[in-house]
Amino acid sequence: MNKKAVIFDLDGVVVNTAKYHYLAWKKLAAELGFVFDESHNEKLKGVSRMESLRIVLDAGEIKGLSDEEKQSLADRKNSYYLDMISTLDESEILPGITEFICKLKDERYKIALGSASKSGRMILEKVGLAQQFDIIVDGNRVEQAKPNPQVFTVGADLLGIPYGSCIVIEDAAAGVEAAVACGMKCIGVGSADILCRANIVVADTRGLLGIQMPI
Ligand code: B16
Ligand code: MG
Repeated sequence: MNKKAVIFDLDGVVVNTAKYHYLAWKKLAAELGFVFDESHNEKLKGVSRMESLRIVLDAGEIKGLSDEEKQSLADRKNSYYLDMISTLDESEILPGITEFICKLKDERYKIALGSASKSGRMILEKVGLAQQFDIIVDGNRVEQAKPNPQVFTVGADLLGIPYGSCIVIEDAAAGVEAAVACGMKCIGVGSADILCRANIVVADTRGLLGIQMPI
């Protein structure tokens, strides 16, 4: 049988760390003197830490910072985020994900992580899922952020599986774009309007258990 893989995004698919990213950015924004609300939050999903900072600074109309100042703000946000996720455990795994991974393993899919987050491996370890993954590609292993497909192609290359035999599970428009760009199939989790380029869209992670896999 030909090898095939399912590549999971992390934030919004395996665990709901998006709320902690949001709260950490909101805290930073408050210190900078503006309110960062949920209307901007969708844009942060799946994009890198520095691109997220650019979006947040844009929302606050803050301009003219040096690279050092930007790095220091990104580091500050990350320290808030790490504090917030310090007590993360298996109760934060999104509904149906543990069962879905078991089902995929029974069906002989390889399991990979393809996350923009530099904390990706640490989060999988905290929630007790790291051992289930054949390969973990997180923000420490890639230079190009989604919608560039590098975070998915590196995993497929390491597994030796052609891109056309990989299915990406994503909650962010940037991640769906990345999957489509490298010829992988994509299952979106969330709004069909936002994730319209995915092959299949389910409203939430529970829905993954009922779908017919595209390969
Ligand atoms: P970090 P994913 C992404 O995770 C988040 O959705 C995004 O909001 C965050 O900015 C990015 O990781 C980088 O995270 O600051 O921890 O390196 O959806 O690709 O799993
Ligand atoms: Mg995500």
